[in-house]
Amino acid sequence: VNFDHVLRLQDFEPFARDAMDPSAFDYFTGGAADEVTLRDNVAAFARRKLRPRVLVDVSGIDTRTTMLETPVAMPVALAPTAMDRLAHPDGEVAVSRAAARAGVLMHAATFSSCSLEEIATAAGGPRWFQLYVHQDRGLAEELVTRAAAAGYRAVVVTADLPVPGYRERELRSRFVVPDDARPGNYRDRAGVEEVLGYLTHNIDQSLTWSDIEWVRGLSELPVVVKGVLTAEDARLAVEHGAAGVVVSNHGGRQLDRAPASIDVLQEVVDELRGDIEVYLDGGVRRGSDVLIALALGARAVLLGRPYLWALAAGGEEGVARALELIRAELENSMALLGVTRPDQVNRAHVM
Ligand code: FNR
Ligand code: LAC
Repeated sequence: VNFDHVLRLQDFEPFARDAMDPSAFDYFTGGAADEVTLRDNVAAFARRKLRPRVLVDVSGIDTRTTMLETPVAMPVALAPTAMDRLAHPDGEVAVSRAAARAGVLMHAATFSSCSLEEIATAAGGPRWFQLYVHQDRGLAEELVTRAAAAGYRAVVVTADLPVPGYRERELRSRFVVPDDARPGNYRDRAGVEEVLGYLTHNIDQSLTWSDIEWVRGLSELPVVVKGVLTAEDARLAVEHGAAGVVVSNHGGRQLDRAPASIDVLQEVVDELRGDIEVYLDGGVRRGSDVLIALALGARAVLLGRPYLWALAAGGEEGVARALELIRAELENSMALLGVTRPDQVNRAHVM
């Protein structure tokens, strides 16, 4: 694929549409119900404005930062996404290689189509493991133990999916998981047959904050809670020993009418006052979006759909190209905002 005309992350989407099975594309792209939250994630970034400072020496831009002490090349990471082989036969292995080349942190998901060990072996870049807790708690124990052994540096508990959201696009196009995209982490397990059915029926709906302490006890790894949208829950995350939170509405795929992530970031950051690290995902498409999130107090942001589109469009090279684009945009926007390092971006940079 020739990416000469791909100048921004969103340019990958039509390539993905052409490359993918239509129902799998609907699964990727769709949100819950009326998709109000899905649209608002992007629209809310566009409503915010940056306050550039001029005549600042920006001759030496350095985008490097850390995420829970893990050094990364920029404050942009790849979010956990299920079943990446729906996009490309190389799936998460391609994502892992592209992320490592860019020095960017990636997540292996519980429902990844490659196993967490395959993802770890593919490349030695920084990586965290995303955990769904099933009714069979032994499964979570096993996954966390395997993730720690395979060099993952944090466990990210996704808290906003006690049940899947009501995703009409997927229902309308009768999406079923094809054999080659099935989760790779359970190959040895009998009974994990129909993936979405498994997801619907076996996620532990009784999971509560006290279980975060249980997850912490499964390994030495720090635990991050993904899917926090309120100050109240941010405080509970601290009280239960989380090392970080991801402000996220799951890319508008769970509760429709939940607020855009960027609209509640400030509330969460103000509550936490630096107690633990805050990340954000949902609707990040531009370098300037990254800066708005940093200005409102995020340590880093995660990309979801944009890298899936790039993966569908061109495998590892597609994702590598996507990361080059967002990096170039970020550097350009930093120079124009008048900052040289991520930690220089503060509230005064956003209106
Ligand atoms: C996701 N997301 C997700 N999150 C998670 O914690 N575990 C998962 O298995 C998945 N799976 C998944 C599949 C697909 C196809 C998408 C699009 C998303 C949510 C993801 O981590 C992230 O929160 C959003 O994708 C961020 O929003 P944007 O960047 O897609 O707007
Ligand atoms: C999704 C689940 C798997 O959003 O996280 O599709």
